[in-house]
Amino acid sequence: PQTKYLKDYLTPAYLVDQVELDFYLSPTATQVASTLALRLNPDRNGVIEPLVLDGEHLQLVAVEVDGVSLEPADYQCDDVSLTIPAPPAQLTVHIITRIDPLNNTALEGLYQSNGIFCTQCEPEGFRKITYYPDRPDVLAPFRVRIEGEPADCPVLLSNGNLVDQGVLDDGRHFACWEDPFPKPSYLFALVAGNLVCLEDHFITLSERRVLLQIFVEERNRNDCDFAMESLKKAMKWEEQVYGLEYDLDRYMIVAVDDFNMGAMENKGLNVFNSKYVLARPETATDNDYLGIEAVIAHEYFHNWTGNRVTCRDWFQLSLKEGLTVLRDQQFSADMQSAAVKRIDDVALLRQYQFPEDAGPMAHPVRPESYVEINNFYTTTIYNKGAEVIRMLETLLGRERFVEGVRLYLKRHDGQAATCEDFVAALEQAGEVDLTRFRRWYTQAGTPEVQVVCHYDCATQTFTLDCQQSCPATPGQPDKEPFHLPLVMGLLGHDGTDLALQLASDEAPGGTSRVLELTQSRQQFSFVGVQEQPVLSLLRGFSAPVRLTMEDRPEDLAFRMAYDSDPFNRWEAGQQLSVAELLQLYRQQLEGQLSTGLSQVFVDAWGVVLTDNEADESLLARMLQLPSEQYLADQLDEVDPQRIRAVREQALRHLLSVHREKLLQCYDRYSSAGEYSLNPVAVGRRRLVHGCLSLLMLEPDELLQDRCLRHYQQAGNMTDRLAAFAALVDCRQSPLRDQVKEDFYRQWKHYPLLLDKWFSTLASGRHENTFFEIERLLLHPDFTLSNPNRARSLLGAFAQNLAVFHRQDGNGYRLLTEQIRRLDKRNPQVAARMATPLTRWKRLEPQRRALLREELVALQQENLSRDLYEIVNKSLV
Ligand code: DPP
Ligand code: ZN
Repeated sequence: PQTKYLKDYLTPAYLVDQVELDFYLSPTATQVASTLALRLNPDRNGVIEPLVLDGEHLQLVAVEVDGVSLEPADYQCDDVSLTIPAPPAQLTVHIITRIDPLNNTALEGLYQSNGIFCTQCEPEGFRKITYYPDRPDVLAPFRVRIEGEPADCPVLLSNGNLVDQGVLDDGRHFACWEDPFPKPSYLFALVAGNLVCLEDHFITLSERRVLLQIFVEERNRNDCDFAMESLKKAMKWEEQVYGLEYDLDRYMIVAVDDFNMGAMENKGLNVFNSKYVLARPETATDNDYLGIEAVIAHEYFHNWTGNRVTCRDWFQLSLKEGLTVLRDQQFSADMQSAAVKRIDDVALLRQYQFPEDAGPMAHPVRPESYVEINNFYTTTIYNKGAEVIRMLETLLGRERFVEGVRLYLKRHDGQAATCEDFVAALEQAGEVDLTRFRRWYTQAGTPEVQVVCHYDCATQTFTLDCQQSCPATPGQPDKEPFHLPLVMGLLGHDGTDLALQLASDEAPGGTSRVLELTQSRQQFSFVGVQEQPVLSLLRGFSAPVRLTMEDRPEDLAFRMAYDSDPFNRWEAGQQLSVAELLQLYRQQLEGQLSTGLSQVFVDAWGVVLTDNEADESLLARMLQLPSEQYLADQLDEVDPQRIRAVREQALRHLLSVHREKLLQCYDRYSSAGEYSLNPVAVGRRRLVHGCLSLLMLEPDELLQDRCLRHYQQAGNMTDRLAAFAALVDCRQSPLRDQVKEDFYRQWKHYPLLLDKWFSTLASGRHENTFFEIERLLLHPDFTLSNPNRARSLLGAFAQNLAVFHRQDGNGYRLLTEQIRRLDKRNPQVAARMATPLTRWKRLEPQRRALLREELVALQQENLSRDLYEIVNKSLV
């Protein structure tokens, strides 16, 4: 496989003025007739080049140029392209291909899911439908005609406006769609099948009426209300915050069960993984609801940031994804508890992106090269990309930031743009110098910031001495300093924020500041500081860095109780817990007597548990110890089983001290009632479930009974699943088998809940979990053909660190074996599943050797390009 480089970018040799597609649907032999009006790119100054069209897994039936059919000698056709060596400067090409949607197991291009024809073209799936210049900088208006059997496909959909439909003499029927907005091929969509339609409408700011339609299978008819409400909220929010309106008369969403990604923003016709559409209280958890709200919004926001302005090439992927993730985060923050939303986003970043940035697949937000672009739909492109744009918002302020985004959209409307175009627009609107800031797009790795503070009582001066550095990443041994916004405040002894005055200020102003770190070392001095303050730095996690400060445990406990920035309240607690847990880990490792948790920490934790004032969601988050993944990320030689042991030891210690308070908290909030997704209700459930799972670490019979009742009498899936998970973790309990069977019987016909059944069992902590997973692989409902199902079992297994990283290496063997099988069917998902294998260098020596052996064995085999890239890069 070949590596593609950003530096090799060339403009397309031919432009497309019009696309006409004619689909004759059949499960195993769909015929696609394509008519392309092409012309030589004017930037070639009339010098003719060969016309190269991308195409894979296609059966070529016929090619015509300007009405004359070509003989095989007139063109070249190989596995990846069709080339016409010396075409006229302006031409019409007519191509007929045949494809096999039913046996398309990779789920790229046109395929069938439960008998429904659907497409996934981003990034390079369109070339599996017909020969085409399949690159995002070729934009064209599309006309699509779909013909099919009315019995199998009563619904025929494509992008844009429905312009014609009818029944043919032979009983088949057809529909014609026209999308007036020129678009790249990756935004093309076709859906055909037996679907019901739920309708609503939205009146835009300029009073246009937009028809909103959600298409699902009949059995899911009653599960779409929340998705529809979310869509309307997103439309309204984008008008209010960004002043952007929807541009077509119709917005369609289709839910299918088999989908590689979460959802896809095709112009006017989104295709969704049903996981991000279907919800009612009995079947969806709070987190499912929040996921739906966010993904519906995300895909909708792509209409501007992605579709109206798209990417020049796939190296610019973060241009649309980072920006759209940031916008969906802003939206969710406005809909729910903003503080907890930020905490959850940061926790996600640290759990997945930081390890990626520290591993063999580390790449900048704008990568310089790739082998398989599917492998670059990463947490770095998405989540770090969003953090980078969030920093721009912090530097510019919300108002100028929005102005900058609007300027970018106006300037590049209808075009394919670059990350540089975006930064240039923000630079102009914000009247700031972003020269150094641009390094965020070119340098990989998580910067490390070290801060030492000094308070001088005599001069009443408080000084921060800040240093930054960034570890080497593949291909980038040395790094230049980043431009980092550090939001900060100072707390007085009573916990209130002090007014801030930098030495260069004329007077004190405000209690929160943005310090801009642009060099490897910089000092900031505050004057008029009348007492020794406690520094609250990196408020709201204002930059995606690893921060080290010599905080005393008492200061952390103080900030945990008083910091006015809720993110930093949580963060102080996290830092305190990380320090405690790592100390226990080292004691165990060195065979020392364990000191247990410190009193400062145990008390601070208890204070949070009895806090009656703060947002319950925030409290629930504060009571959670850092995840095993996050702890692992702090160590150079990880023993995952030791991490689990230490974390459980800590939980048991907290339980033994605070059991009564936990029971009280559980009682106080575990009242049933109408299900509601308002932040208070969500927060209370989170708190209750946190208490329950901790109490169930050492349950007496009374508690087991309560947990069982919690499970049985739950009025919603959030409550039911929390109790289910707690019971599944109950050692030796007959209850365990009882609820396992009960959950299965009740939900075996509902795929999304069967997924939860698999993943909850695979996340179990008891010692037999590994054997349970082996049995589940043979379960009649387990299949690798459905990505959600594969992820529910294999993904949960690999996240279950202590089980996956068994000392005998059987966990590694099991996962690689499944990945091998998956790679034959669906390379994209197989490569995604292989991510945990790439982290071998961070393990302790014995496991490191075992995991490496599995990778070396895989490397020898005949792998897809997707998996090849992951395996090879991880072994370098
Ligand atoms: N559908 C994926 C997303 O929205 C890729 N564009 O992020
Ligand atoms: Zn996206």
